[in-house]
Amino acid sequence: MEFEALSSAELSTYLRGVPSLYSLLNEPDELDITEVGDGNLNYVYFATNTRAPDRSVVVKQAPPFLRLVGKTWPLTRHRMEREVAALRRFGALCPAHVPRVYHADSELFLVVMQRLSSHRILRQGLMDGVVYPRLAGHLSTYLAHTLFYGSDLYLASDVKKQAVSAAVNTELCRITEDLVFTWPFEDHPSNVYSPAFARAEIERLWQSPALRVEVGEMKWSFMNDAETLLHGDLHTGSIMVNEDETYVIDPEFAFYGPMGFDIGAVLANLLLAWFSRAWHDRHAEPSGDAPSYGDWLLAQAAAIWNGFASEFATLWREHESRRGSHFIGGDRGGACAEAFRARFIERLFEQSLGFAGCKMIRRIVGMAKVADITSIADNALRATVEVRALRCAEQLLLRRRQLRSIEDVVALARDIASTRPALA
Ligand code: SR1
Ligand code: MG
Repeated sequence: MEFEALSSAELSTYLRGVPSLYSLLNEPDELDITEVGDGNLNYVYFATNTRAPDRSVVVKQAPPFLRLVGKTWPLTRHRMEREVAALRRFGALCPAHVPRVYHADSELFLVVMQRLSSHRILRQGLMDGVVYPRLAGHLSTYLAHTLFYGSDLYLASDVKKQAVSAAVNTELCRITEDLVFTWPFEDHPSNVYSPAFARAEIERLWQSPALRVEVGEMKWSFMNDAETLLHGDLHTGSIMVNEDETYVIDPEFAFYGPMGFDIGAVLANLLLAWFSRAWHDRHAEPSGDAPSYGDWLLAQAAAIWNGFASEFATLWREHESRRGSHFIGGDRGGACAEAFRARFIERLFEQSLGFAGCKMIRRIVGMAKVADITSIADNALRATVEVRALRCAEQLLLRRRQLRSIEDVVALARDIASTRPALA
């Protein structure tokens, strides 16, 4: 049967017919239904009791196609099961940073969740120059907990293998394989170039054997390194914030993959936000001697990585001290475990930079862009921002083994923005 999106009346009747929701929404006679989805895949609604506006939920439904493109790009609706399972798992690990699931329907492929009414999408907040004092602490905690507790560092080996197989997410992983690791690196018809985009810049990357090999390594890692349960699409549009709280939403791309993929996504999107400041700063009030908003953005990238690395190592050490190392037998005193941990985190940093590079390139060359950059109305300036971000991404991929710390990455970004190419 042909899919039809639910009408407001149908959705209202449905929600009022689920006893737990009827009670949660304060026994509404009527619900106000507003479609608010601006994502690429699904329909999203707010459903609010017209007589008690504080009683409101979010409903997300997966249509049998990719919303951004329409019915010509079919997708199975079972992706909603992946999303619900991931929301529940991440919610159990990080209840303060994941919206609560109130109800899921595996026939209608929908989920009903906590409404975050005083929060906004992080990307929008960053474009408006808003400072979120607790963001870095929250995101490092979220990353440390989700990445550690889904991995063999915590789970028993048999439990982990079963979890890997239960979380297989073939279709959405295929979207990432194509849109992040393949099509932006060839002259593919799905690529979209901004009006003044310097095509020679991307042609140079396509012709760089060294870069293509690095991207091949990242793609291989994404497809084969089932290290932990990932969010799988952790850009700044998948994060909701206010001054006090941070929530990670939309884990429909969740699967067991390399830890650095989620970390790289966060770093990439902060760097894209930072490069785009060249535009937004032109419209900002002068801030005197105060550190600029750009400084704050880069400081967040540094604090998220450094905070993550420290919290992740602490979780690991605590677990080891309770259970003993199950990786390095006979390691009395734990010196080998410490050395292994240091090497693990070093490798994870390199991997995160490689993924960040791929993710930055896909947002400039590929079909799914980010508003930080598309909102730049001046075409020449937008092209400058894009070239700088591409050059940074290239260096992240090529020099990830030489960049020893996140401060090196910050210095690299600053260097690229100050020297190449100059602003028009
Ligand atoms: C065609 S779907 C485009 C993108 O939207 C999602 O947010 C993922 O990033 C995906 O690659
Ligand atoms: Mg999404």
